[in-house]
Amino acid sequence: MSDVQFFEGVEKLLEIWFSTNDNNSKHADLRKIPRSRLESLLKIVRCEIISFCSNDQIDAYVLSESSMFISKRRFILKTCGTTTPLLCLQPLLLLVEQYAGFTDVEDVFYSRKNYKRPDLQAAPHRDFYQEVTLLDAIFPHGSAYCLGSMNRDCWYLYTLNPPRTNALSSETEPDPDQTLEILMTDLDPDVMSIFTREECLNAAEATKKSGIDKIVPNMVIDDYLFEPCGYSMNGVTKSNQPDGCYMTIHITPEPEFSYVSFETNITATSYREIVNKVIETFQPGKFMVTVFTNKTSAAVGAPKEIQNLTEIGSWTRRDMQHICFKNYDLTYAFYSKFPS
Ligand code: PUT
Repeated sequence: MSDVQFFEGVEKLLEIWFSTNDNNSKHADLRKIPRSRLESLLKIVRCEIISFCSNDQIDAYVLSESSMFISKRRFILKTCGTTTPLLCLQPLLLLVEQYAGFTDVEDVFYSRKNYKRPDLQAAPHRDFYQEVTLLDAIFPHGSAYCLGSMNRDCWYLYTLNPPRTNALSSETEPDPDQTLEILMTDLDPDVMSIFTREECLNAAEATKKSGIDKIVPNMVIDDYLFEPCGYSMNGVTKSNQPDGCYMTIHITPEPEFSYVSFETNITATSYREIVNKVIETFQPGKFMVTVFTNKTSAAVGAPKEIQNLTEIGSWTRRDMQHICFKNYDLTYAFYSKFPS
């Protein structure tokens, strides 16, 4: 039996959009929540802030277990290991009301890949039904989905999908939004060894040596190399650029349970090149891609684009599903080098 201490790289990902009931959110801003209150919130989740960077539109935190991004009305918390992000939901909603000036939750996305060791998780994260029960107790109109193969690799999603209103009613156009996520397992051990203190002295060296700095150009990178291994980075677009976009990568390099996640909301009409760069950089045995786009996004064609990709280099698609929500289109696809 291996004596390497297991670590669950798979993250729980929570994204919440807020609004005000009078549609006047000029002064409301999630970044008004004081740092000390965020730190207390993260204690409930069982993680802490280890680094920070920002641009005009986003505050980006590297956490001891992954990342947190806070912009005017969007809150993103991505945490791995045995963290408990859903336990901070009620306290977060109180902080938002108290400090940020928002009155309503406009949209919620909670998602994760299936864990490698669900038995090691703490409540309510041991299984998806427990997570859904907690979310349903807070949000009306929540819907839960499992995409992919339920007895193999799959991806769980909980989101608000309120009933469609009369098409003739005057709904305002949503802010453009898109998210690309790539979750990779069974990675090339030679690539993974870059993310150890044995091979690299610091995070900047690992970022450069692996080619992470080339995946999305023009990002300010805040990276962290853990002891004895493991890597996290947040990237935000430079402040002189028009859109406040982010990217984030988290790496669990141990060969017994290697895992890498990549996520970005960058504006692009095609994600083909980024997907190629990511999988060429990390060389996963298997990976899943998810793409969300809303109707005002420049990437509105990206879900369709993924649907047409049956082969990407040496990876073959094994699974693909598409869902049309009220406000977003979503495509999920799963690829592997070898049939499992
Ligand atoms: N992780 C969910 C992303 C939804 C659209 N921004």
